[in-house]
Order: sequence, then C-alpha cells, then structure tokens
Amino acid sequence: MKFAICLFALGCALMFAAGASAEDMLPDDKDALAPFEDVGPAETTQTAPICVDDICSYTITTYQEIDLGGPGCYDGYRWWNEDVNTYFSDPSFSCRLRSATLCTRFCDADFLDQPASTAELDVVQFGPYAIDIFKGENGQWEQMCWDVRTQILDNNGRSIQFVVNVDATHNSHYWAVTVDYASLKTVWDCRYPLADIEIQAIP
Ligand SMILES: [Ca+2]
Ligand SMILES: [Ca+2]
Ligand SMILES: [Ca+2]
Repeated sequence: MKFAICLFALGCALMFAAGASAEDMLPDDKDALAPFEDVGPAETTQTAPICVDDICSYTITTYQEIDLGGPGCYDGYRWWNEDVNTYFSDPSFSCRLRSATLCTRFCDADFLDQPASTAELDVVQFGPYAIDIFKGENGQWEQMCWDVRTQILDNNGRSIQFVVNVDATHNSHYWAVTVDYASLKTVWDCRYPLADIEIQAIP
C-alpha cells in the first residue's frame, strides 16, 4: 500500500515538474500565431443626405476587423504569454455617436463548464479598462459583443487598445484559447444646415 501511494505521489510530482496543462493540445508555439494584420483605416460608408426644412442629415458607418487566428478551433491557439495586444483606429466625426459595438469570436474558452476556482480566465480590455471575460466552453466557438460607446467617447487618441489577457491567472502553460477576429463598428448621426453646403461657383 505504501508503495502504491509512493508511486502515485511520484507520478504527481513528475506531472507537476513537466508543467501540466489543462488542455488536450500540447503547445506548438512555433507557427501557431498568424502575424497581426495591420488594421488600417476604418472602412467608412456614408448615406446620401436627406434635407427637411433646411436641415440635412446623414449617417456614417465605420467597420474595422482584425484577423487574429482560426479558422479551426486550434489554429492560432494562444497561451498565457501570447495575449492579444493590438489597436483599432478610433473613428471620430463631428456628429453624434449613435452606437459603437466591439465583437470578437473565439474558441475553447474553458470557463462556463469549469469550477469557478480553476476556470480559464481570458480578460478582455478595450481602452484602459477590462470590460469582460470570455464566456465559453471546452472546444466551442462563441461570439461576444459589447456596447463600447462610452469607451469611444472617452478615448482621446487616434487609436484605441484591444487586449485579451489569455489565461490571466497563470504564468505557465495551463489554459489556451483561439481568437478568430475582433471587430469594431460605429454608427454616427450627422446633421447640418442646408446653408452649410458648399455651392460650387459656376465658371
Ligand atoms: Ca496572459
Ligand atoms: Ca479546452
Ligand atoms: Ca481553453
């Protein structure tokens, strides 16, 4: 009996020494992560102005998407030391910001199906503050979206930081996650007096 306990203890010690991971996949860090795509300027569309009683209004929509991994659940698997740390350009117009929506799609965030004490914590940050954690399950794809209007209005720079602190509670290979993309969509309501339209001089 003593021998059996000893063997078990030895096994545990060896597993611990090797840095046991909670994931089925072993780390393959060499080619796992695609290089960051430069997000570039936001794709911007504008509706034709509609003028009523000398007031014209139109809508501006911007969309940016950052490719971060995938398409497979384990294509671009990120561990504790492979956080997403990138930037969106911050769209800004002299108009009212109607909505700003940040979305991201990810796979294998072992959170909902794990005990709270050991669950995978992938912390999402937009601008200077953490806004949420990935709520997902083992081997499952999920999409999450957030209203980030306040963060956009508060941001002063030309870009705004987007971070996923992968497996925030570990500093060795334990949990891992794949992030497919992150996107930012903004919608602006613009109004101006008809008189402000520049009339081209007839030559
Ligand atoms: Ca991390
Ligand atoms: Ca998993
Ligand atoms: Ca995971």
